[in-house]
Amino acid sequence: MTESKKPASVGEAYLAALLASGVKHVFANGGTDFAPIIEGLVQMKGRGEPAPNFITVPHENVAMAMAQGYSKVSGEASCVMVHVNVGTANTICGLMNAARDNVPVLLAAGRTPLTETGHIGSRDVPIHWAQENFDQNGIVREHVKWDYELRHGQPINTIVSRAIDIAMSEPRGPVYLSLPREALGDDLVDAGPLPRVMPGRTIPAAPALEALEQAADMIARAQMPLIITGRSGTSPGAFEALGALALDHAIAVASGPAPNIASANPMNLGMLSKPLLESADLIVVLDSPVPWVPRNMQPNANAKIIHIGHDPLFHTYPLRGFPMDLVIAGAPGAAIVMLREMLKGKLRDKSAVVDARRARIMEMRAKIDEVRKGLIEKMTSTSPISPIYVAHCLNQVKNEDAIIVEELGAPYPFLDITRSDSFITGASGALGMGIGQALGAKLAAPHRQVISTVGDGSYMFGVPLAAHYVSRAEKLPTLTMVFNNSQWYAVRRATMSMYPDGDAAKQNSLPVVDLAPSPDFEKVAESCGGHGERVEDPAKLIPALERALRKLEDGQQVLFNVITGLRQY
Ligand SMILES: Cc1ncc(C[n+]2csc(CCOP(=O)(O)OP(=O)(O)O)c2C)c(N)n1
Ligand SMILES: [Mg+2]
Repeated sequence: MTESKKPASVGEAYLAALLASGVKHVFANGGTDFAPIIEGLVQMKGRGEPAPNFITVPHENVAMAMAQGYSKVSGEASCVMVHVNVGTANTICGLMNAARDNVPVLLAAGRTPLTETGHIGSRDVPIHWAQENFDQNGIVREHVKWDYELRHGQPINTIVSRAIDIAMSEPRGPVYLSLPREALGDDLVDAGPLPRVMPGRTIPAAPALEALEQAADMIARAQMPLIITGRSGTSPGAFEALGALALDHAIAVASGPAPNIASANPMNLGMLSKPLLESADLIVVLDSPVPWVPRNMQPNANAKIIHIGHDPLFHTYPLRGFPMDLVIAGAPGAAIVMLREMLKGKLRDKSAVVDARRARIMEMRAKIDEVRKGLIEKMTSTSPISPIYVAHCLNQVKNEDAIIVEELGAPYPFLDITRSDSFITGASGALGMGIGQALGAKLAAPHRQVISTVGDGSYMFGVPLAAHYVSRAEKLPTLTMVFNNSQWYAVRRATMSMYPDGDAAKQNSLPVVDLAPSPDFEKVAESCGGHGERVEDPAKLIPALERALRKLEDGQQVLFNVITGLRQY
């Protein structure tokens, strides 16, 4: 008599569906709801069946950060799985960031058992009553593109692949799937058809040709067009394409929180400044939710303004008002390539205008370089160490393709960046993502140097012990540079900006700003097998960095507690 194969549980089928949908790793933080997942993983391993690699991450904030670093570098969707409503609660800062940064994360969470008796998954400990929400998905609904709860008998393949397809379609973003314990523990009825592999998944909509012709005409008529970028660099191919467009047609480019064009490109004028914004008679806002802060600077009243992006109105932002003369929905990468071609014809007879403009932009760039050089020279021997000088030293020692993660750390205008995934930041406001993103980036690119540069406050928000634990357990050696100014300088700066003549502006020590006595941060990494150093002397920074990079090659994580001065950027 042949023994019939034990039917796989829905939990096992869910694991197989993740793998078939392209999910190689799951950043996981478990609880009682994980019983069918753990049983499934062990059974699948026993049968020699492939399953996703579950990485144990002892805090959900780190799991969400790792997922984002992984997706930003690999370009693929990532998956986090957490414990019911409470694990979900701990992911929310990460979820808010993923939503604003358009990162495709499938966040899955168990649900407390929904039955008191009658199922192997029914409630068996008191917290199963305590952990029930009337609407668990409602906790996160404002911050995800789609949410769903698995019910008995449903086709898990269809649900998982739908979740990931929606996360990956532009504008990308997180999705949420809740998985009640009984549903996961059920015998599988029908998983539905296995997801088909679709390279690129949903191909984003291209901008309408007539609209781009109109935009190209407006650019060709302008004396001083300016492209203001937000996160267009994350659109495949857009980073390089923007460099080529700007060079061909002599168009100045300013960037927002992250660079979207190579540092060395002569048309790259760095972060937007008031005089640059005012000098433009035509502005292209390229996938930027906040091209400028109106309270600080305004474009010339006669300047024409074009907005291009997957969702150029940023409908998930409640309040947003910027002048618009032409708004084009569509992939920024495609728009850049098409505009470059269109402008070749439209500017053919205007070479004198283009040449004059090129000279003007290069003059502006030369002035910016001069100011930067002066600042670096001035900061070379200042103590406490200047963040600008740290960036300058990183340029001397890092590989060209190193990944720098920034969270109130190294200012990108002082870093040499040649590709879009070499600089990772978060534009979205919830601190605590830096060190975890570095781990996710390292998982996606094991052969690249990964260096996170984070404020002392940001480091502490990042649940550092959990991050250093994962670094050792998963063999993901990164260099963490804590920019330690012993305070939340951003909070001081906000107080000075709102009350420049107030009493607080006259004080050295402020409530809800100071972080003294500062911890010995280097010892936190040491507790997880890492190498830690306190760096105070600017002259010792480069040798220390060289030492650190050698240790990373040997597989050891490193933390530098860098005693820094205040950020100028
Ligand atoms: C989760 C979260 N809590 C609080 C804040 C408010 N906040 C913004 S910047 C900042 C201080 C950051 O300090 P640090 O990383 O040391 O950088 P510094 O400003 O000192 O350069 C704080 C508390 C936030 N953005 N996110
Ligand atoms: Mg600080």
